[in-house]
Amino acid sequence: MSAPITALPPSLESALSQMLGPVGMLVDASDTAPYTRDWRLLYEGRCAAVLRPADTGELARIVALCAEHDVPIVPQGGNTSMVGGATPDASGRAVVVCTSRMNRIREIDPHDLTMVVEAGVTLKAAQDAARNAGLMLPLSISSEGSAQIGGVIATNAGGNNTVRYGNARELMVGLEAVMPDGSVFNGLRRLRKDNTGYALRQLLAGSEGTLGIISTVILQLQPQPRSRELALCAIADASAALTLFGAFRAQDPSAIQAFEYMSGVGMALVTDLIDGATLPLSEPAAAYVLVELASARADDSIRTLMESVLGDALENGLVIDAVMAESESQVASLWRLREEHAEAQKRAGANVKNDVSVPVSRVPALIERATAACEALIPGIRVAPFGHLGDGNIHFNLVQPEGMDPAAFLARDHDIMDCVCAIVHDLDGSFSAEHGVGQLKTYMMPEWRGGAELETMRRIKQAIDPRGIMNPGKIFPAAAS
Ligand code: FAD
Ligand code: 2HG
Ligand code: ZN
Repeated sequence: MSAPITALPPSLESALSQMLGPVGMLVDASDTAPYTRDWRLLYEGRCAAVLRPADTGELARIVALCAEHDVPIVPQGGNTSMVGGATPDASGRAVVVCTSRMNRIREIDPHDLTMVVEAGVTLKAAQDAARNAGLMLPLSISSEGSAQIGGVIATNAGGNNTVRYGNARELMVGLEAVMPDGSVFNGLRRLRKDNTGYALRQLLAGSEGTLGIISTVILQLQPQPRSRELALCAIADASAALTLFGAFRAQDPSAIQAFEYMSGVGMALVTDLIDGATLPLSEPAAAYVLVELASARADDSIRTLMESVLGDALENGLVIDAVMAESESQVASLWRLREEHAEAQKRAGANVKNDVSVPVSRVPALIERATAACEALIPGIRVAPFGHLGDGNIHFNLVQPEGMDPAAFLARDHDIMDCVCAIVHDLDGSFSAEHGVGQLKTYMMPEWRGGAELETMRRIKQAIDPRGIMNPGKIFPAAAS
């Protein structure tokens, strides 16, 4: 057993430990360590304790007590943030409040097509529960086995189905949260129409834990698709991908469930570094598209649509080669080639990520221009862009040149991010599409969101969290944290 790194004020520590007991409160450094570093291993902080409330009541009391003692709070779900959003700073003053014990699925309503879930339910568990009820939660991200609903809403996560169903925010119809003074905002109303003042629940979605802690959410479900087709296509470049997207959209935009782009470089990392991942095409290509179509109808219209668009595209050379999944296991292995991109890049060495978005029409320009700029900046850099082309969100990721010292590569992270983001800016895009600002990108906020936008955000933060205890150092550049 190792000693706690820092101590909480004694009266706070005793009130918390009486309420939470040993299961709900971790103080030994060996127990708290997994909560104080991020998935990418870019950030390592410290905390005074990890608090794991069992329900909204305990969560509210924790926040009220911390507010009384001015102790900063870092909310945490599955700790899969890509931008260091859930990692405490090095001071050791903060507590991490992890929602993993608040993991009940309270209700699924087949008439309203809604589910009521607590913040600590993993996205995968929520998807499974919806499926078992004959419904679908149309939010899919590669981290869904660990990411929790509270984190998903707090980051307004996107993922593979945004092209059809929108981001997490659009799937959230009701929300309950503990505000920074410990009061509970109960917005658990499953109403399609409710114009009663400001949309507070929408303000909390995407606020990255800086305005309160989301405790329970009502999610919008959809009928389970009865027909679904998935194809992997080899293509020449992102321009071909965009043309293919247009061809599907022209036939039936509402059938496109996912439209994902992958570079040849990224795919090669997956097949080289992930056990059992193989390319089911005769030759590797410069780029790939994974397209999924789905319908609530049980007929063969989706199959016909896929075959007809791909048939034309193969005939006119837009698609070089293609394979359609013929079984559930083939569906899983094709999706795996896409979903293992993040893990493969992690294994390939140091990498710098740019979770950026541009208007869909400009994705080819982004990829072409940013590839040239990065290759000129660091010779030998491996440019591995991939992502959600159907909604204009590309993960313009760069992997260190082979043999380069990882630390030397990471020391250039701002140079690389600025190089890519200058092009994104020029194309009227955003420096953070779906992962959030976290602590990684706070430095970009004044330039990108300066003036009235950032000032209004600062006033909102000040009004809701006047003590500045909620997730300090995230989103806002230092002066406002
Ligand atoms: P955490 O990482 O624990 O926290 C994220 C942020 O939310 C932090 O700022 C934290 O303080 C805050 N937070 C957490 N819980 C709460 C709460 N209850 N109330 C208030 N604030 C809270 N993201 C996508 O959008 N699309 C993807 O396709 C995608 N794929 C990924 C693949 C991999 C392999 C990994 C590692 C990450 C991926 N992500 C993706 C990023 C990440 O999974 C998402 O941001 C996810 O929504 C975070 O959920 P979490 O529970 O892990 O949150
Ligand atoms: C994905 O789409 C995630 O797989 C992760 O958003 C992106 O690794 C990344 O940069
Ligand atoms: Zn993504």
